[in-house]
Amino acid sequence: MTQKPTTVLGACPHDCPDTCSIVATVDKGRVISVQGNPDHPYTAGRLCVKVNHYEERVHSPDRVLYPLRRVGAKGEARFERISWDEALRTIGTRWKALIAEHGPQVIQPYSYLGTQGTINGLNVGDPFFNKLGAAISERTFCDSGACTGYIMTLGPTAALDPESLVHSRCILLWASNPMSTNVHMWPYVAEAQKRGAKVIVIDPVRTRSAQVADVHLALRPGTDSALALGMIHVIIRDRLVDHDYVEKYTVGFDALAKRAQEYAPERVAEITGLTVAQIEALSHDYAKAQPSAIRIGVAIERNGNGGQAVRALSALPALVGAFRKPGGGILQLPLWAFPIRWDKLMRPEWIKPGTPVRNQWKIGQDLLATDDKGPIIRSLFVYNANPMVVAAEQGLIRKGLMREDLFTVVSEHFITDTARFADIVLPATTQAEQLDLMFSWGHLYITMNQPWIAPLGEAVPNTELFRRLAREMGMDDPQFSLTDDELAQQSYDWSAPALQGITYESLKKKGWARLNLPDAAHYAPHAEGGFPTPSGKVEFEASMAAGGNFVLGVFRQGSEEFQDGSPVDSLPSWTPPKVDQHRPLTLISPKSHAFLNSGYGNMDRQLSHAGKQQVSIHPHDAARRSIVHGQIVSVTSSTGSFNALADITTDVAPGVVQSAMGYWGSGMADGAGVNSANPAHYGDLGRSPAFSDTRVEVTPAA
Ligand SMILES: Nc1nc2c(c(=O)[nH]1)N[C@H]1C(S)=C(S)[C@@H](COP(=O)(O)OP(=O)(O)OC[C@H]3O[C@@H](n4cnc5c(=O)[nH]c(N)nc54)[C@H](O)[C@@H]3O)O[C@H]1N2
Ligand SMILES: Nc1nc2c(c(=O)[nH]1)N[C@H]1C(S)=C(S)[C@@H](COP(=O)(O)OP(=O)(O)OC[C@H]3O[C@@H](n4cnc5c(=O)[nH]c(N)nc54)[C@H](O)[C@@H]3O)O[C@H]1N2
Ligand SMILES: [Mo]
Repeated sequence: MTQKPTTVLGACPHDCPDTCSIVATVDKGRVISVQGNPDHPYTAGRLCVKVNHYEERVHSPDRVLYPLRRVGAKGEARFERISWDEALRTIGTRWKALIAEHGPQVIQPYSYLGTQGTINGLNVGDPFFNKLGAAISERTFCDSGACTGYIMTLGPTAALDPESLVHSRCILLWASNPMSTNVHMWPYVAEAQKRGAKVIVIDPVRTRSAQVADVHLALRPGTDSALALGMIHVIIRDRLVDHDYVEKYTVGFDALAKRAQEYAPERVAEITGLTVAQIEALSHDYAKAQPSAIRIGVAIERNGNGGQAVRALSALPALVGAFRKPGGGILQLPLWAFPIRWDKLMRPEWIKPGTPVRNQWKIGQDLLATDDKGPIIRSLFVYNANPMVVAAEQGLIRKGLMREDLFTVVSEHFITDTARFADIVLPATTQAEQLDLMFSWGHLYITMNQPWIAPLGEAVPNTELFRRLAREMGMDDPQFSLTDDELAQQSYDWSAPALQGITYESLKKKGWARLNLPDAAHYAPHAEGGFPTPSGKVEFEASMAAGGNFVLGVFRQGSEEFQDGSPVDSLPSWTPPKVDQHRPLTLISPKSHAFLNSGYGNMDRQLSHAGKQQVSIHPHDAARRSIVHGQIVSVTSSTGSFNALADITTDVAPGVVQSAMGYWGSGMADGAGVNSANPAHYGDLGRSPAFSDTRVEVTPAA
């Protein structure tokens, strides 16, 4: 009997705001092709350059399909196949010995969002490592600083539905490049533009999005809070404030107005590199064209003023009354609309008091750190992450991973730059081979992914990986016997209003559902205030600042926010950045169009799209350094350097150089990527990574 190809409803696993609904075609246990689900309003039948050929990732000859043990030197990537039993026994034996001698806190888990699935993603290892008593990995790679600023001002709210952008009259895309990083939002922006809305991109780089916008404002990196305060200044000065909205639904207007007086357009022009006319026009366009919308990218937070920039940007829609209508307001992280049971996912009650917390951004320093008993980390367990490429101070990470005494385990699809250093590599399934339920941080749909095919080789989902490790370590809590269906079901509060009318079973049938919220034409949750802040109002002057800087529980694995105690200005502000006399250029390292962070950085199709690692530099800056187009240059900071091909272009502002993140160092002549040059500095709020604050010099390579 011959079977015909069948289709399965899936969901894209990636750490991306779009979370697409996928129709996968499967034949004889193989994925033949994938397609965007035409029935899903947001996906609308299209995927992207990363995922259009997901079958190539699933069935890549380079997939890790069996447990492996290192036989070469660290970093050499020479491995031999072993059984799961042997892999688990090796890990169990090493860990039990380490725990007996040094305690469990010398074991460092390290993970991020290789898959964003609710059960296989950010928190999948937390119950296991909390029960074990291992050190905590603080995960502030992405949006932690922006979330802190946003929540201080507006509270955890999905204030704007991206689908309602079609009703906007003016859209500011601020440190956001949706044509590359949020492609399924673009049709809504384009439709608004067709209906006469003005689209304004605020970005030091003339990105794909900037090229199709009506206005591009190329400000200096890290000056966003000054620009936003300048807008507030002009809006107040020119009587464009919606005083009725401000009186009813905000607190701290007088204090904000006083602060904004310090940001006259003339001063802001000097800070940002824009002209007074540009700043005034931006303010007038934004305030007068109601409803107006702001879409902030995650990149807004990547500097010493990023969190405060988000505070100022979150204040703007209240000031001009933009929240009154669908299509007005600010779009940050609509994840807040999903009733996720983080407590069930993390089991934070198992964290023992005094457990050390190590920020993933500083892993290089921590791998080399010692106390009076020796190295503070003796075993590193990496899953859903590729720190060698994505974390700062790559040189230190390499040095740390080379440590002969460090016992490193990596669960992966591929032998990544990180996995090259592993003692044991464990095979992980792709989304095609696992069950998961997907939230979204870019829209208001929940999506179900049912396995499309059986696991390949001996690959296992992360859920199963931790069930096996728990058994090996002798844990018998019922948590570690939950099936994937049970885990998925218990990770949401199905009685919450947002899930009314949606059941687990209905998701299995249809594949997706819009949360039970007003439709896009009627979505204006703050038309009459109702902000989830301590005062219930927009806090121009933030009461939460009194507790000092904080990291939200989602990023730090605990149910409560974590106050780090350092003081925070209760009003939005701008502080001059540190300059480096010897390194006058600012390096920014945004996302690559064809990669997903470092994902697909090893795949031919995406590599041929992305080309070689380049560094974009303005013609004036290049001429001063006798750099010619296409030559190999070194980009050097106080932390390290990497080589790239010079791309001389007016697409970057003078003083700014740009080089995309995501390239694998193992593919480069000098083995180094852009994160070699990025120091592990934090931004001002939420311990965000400050990788738009890196000062560099560029020279022809030796
Ligand atoms: N193709 C693709 N899509 C992705 C990803 C990917 O790797 N590739 N990654 C996903 C993830 S994890 C995330 S977090 C999102 C990120 O989504 P975005 O935040 O949109 O992505 P970035 O490319 O990091 O930054 C956006 C823009 O901010 C600009 N920028 C940098 N510094 C500053 C600054 O100080 N001020 C201003 N105004 N602009 C600045 C950059 O030039 C860049 O064009 O994308 C997601 N989508
Ligand atoms: N310079 C610079 N650095 C950055 C950024 C930047 O813009 N510039 N962006 C930052 C941001 S916003 C983010 S979100 C982080 C991203 O940091 P990471 O989440 O570490 O990024 P990825 O490169 O996607 O690495 C995820 C790895 O998980 C693997 N993986 C995928 N699915 C699974 C699975 O189901 N199981 C297991 N075990 N593994 C799986 C993938 O193969 C991949 O190697 O990078 C940060 N670093
Ligand atoms: Mo991210």
